[in-house]
Amino acid sequence: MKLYSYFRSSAAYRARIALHLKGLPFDYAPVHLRKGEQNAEAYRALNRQELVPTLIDGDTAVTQSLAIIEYLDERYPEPLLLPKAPEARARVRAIAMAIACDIHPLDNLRVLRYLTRTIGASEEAKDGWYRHWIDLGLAALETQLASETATGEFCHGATPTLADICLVPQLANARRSGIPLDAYPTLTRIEAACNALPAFAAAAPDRQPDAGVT
Ligand SMILES: N[C@@H](CCC(=O)N[C@@H](CS)C(=O)NCC(=O)O)C(=O)O
Repeated sequence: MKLYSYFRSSAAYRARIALHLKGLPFDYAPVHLRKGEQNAEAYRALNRQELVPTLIDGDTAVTQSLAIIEYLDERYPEPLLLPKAPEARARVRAIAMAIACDIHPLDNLRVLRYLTRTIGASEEAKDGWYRHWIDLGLAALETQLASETATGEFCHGATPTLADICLVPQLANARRSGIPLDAYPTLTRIEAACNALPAFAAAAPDRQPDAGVT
């Protein structure tokens, strides 16, 4: 398998965690987002949205990190990243989507660039926008996870799931931007449990071949 990735991309980070949790070897194909390599024709032919990640498995190209992870779960079920019971599955998906659909897209590189370059927002206003949507989303998740009995060592029970795979990269992204996370003790407790696992550690941005490439 081959994964088109960028070390700082939280969507690619999700796919990397899933591959490592399943013990699937893969080639790492870097796409330098700040240099605009996602917009080059060769990459566009693979991913019409011009976003990372893209997974290549044999003749199949899969885009969208959540679709990639569900594809991996169906094709390589050990260990399962989505629980089997419909209620548990729905809860895990809901946590994952609260991050991947409601927080992350508002803070994507192209959105932040549109704010400053097209709308003319100042750096300060852009940073405020970023922080606003992160805090709004994380505060709701903190309340939810702290109050629900299905929360365990991880977002759902005693093993990592798709929910944790989305949580850890989003918190890393917030940390990199200097957002204080003290108000989210449940989320950071789960993050620490995840990062203690070799698969999460191996997927971390600073462990990738393109880490720090300028
Ligand atoms: N919903 C997509 C989001 C992918 C995405 O937004 N990727 C970002 C990096 S985290 C990207 O490629 N950004 C390039 C850009 O904004 O130009 C997924 O989950 O795969």
